[in-house]
Amino acid sequence: MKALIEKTSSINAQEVSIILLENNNNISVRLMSYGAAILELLMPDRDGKVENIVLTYENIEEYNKCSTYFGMICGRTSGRIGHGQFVLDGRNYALNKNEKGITNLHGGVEGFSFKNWGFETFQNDNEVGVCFSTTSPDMEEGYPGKVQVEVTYTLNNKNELKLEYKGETDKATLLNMTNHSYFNLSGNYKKPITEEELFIDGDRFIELDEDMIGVDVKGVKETPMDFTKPKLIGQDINSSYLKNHSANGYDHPWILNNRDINKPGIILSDKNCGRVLKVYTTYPSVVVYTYNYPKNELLKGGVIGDMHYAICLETQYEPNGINYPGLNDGILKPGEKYNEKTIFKFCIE
Ligand code: G6D
Repeated sequence: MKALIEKTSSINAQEVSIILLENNNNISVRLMSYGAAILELLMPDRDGKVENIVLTYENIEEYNKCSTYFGMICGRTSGRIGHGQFVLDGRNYALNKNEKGITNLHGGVEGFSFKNWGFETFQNDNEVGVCFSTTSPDMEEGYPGKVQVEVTYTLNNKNELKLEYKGETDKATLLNMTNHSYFNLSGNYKKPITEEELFIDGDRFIELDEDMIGVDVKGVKETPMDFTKPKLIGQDINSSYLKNHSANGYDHPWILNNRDINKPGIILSDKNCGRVLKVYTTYPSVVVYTYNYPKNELLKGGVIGDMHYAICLETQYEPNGINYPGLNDGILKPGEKYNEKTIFKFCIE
């Protein structure tokens, strides 16, 4: 077991730290203080070959205000807030509309992804980890309240990477954090994720409008959104429904059937190499995004990112819930403790 500050680098003239976590089973995670991000995630396949299973930029400066959010923590709110506005305690709030001047995406220009977080590492016989922390001042990006947040990554010898999200505020506000890693279990993004199988324990999804804002909760049954039985991601990814509703692939929230941290809500598997990722979460929903809008990102190893070469499994409260009665609204009040967990468990079959 090891937790060490491997090196420092520079992003946007800020010194950022890269921390390496290793367990006893050849699984290691590189984390970065900029965006409290997962930089690399290395795990063996069934033949013992250790490869990276997330998209990683070749050059660290690419992470500066990147539009992909590779591996980063999103917040204050993840996903899109419709029209960049919401009403809270009878008051209208207008957020910074950082996407086409229409919506607030992933917390805006100064969202959590683009902060250089403080951190402390920890280690004991059974686990190693890093606790990242940062503060967002009152009215930053238009959100009320001074918010203090922590995201703790813990790697253990059960091959679990646990993420624990904590937060407090001095005024009622919105908070909905997630991790925006792009997974590809083939290893070093050799193959598209269309050849991988996905299971989502969710009978309902949220349909999107032309601005990618969730507008309607629908059942998955007999639609391309049904992953209640493991299905190849490529089976329906080019269906007319998806083409008509979200351009090039999946980019939707699913409402999970349970919030039981002991039962996997999502399972991604690559039968070719034997890698399996099981996701457990206390969050009520997951946004699944299949890297539909690549922009020639230069990935580690000199590979150019290509469409459907990764899948994001962003566990969170339903995006835009504040504007959709009946969904989790993501409101955090003074005195309340924001506390949600997600576990990525790495298996070989
Ligand atoms: C695109 O629509 C997608 C989002 O879901 C994703 O989070 C972002 O790219 C990185 O805007």
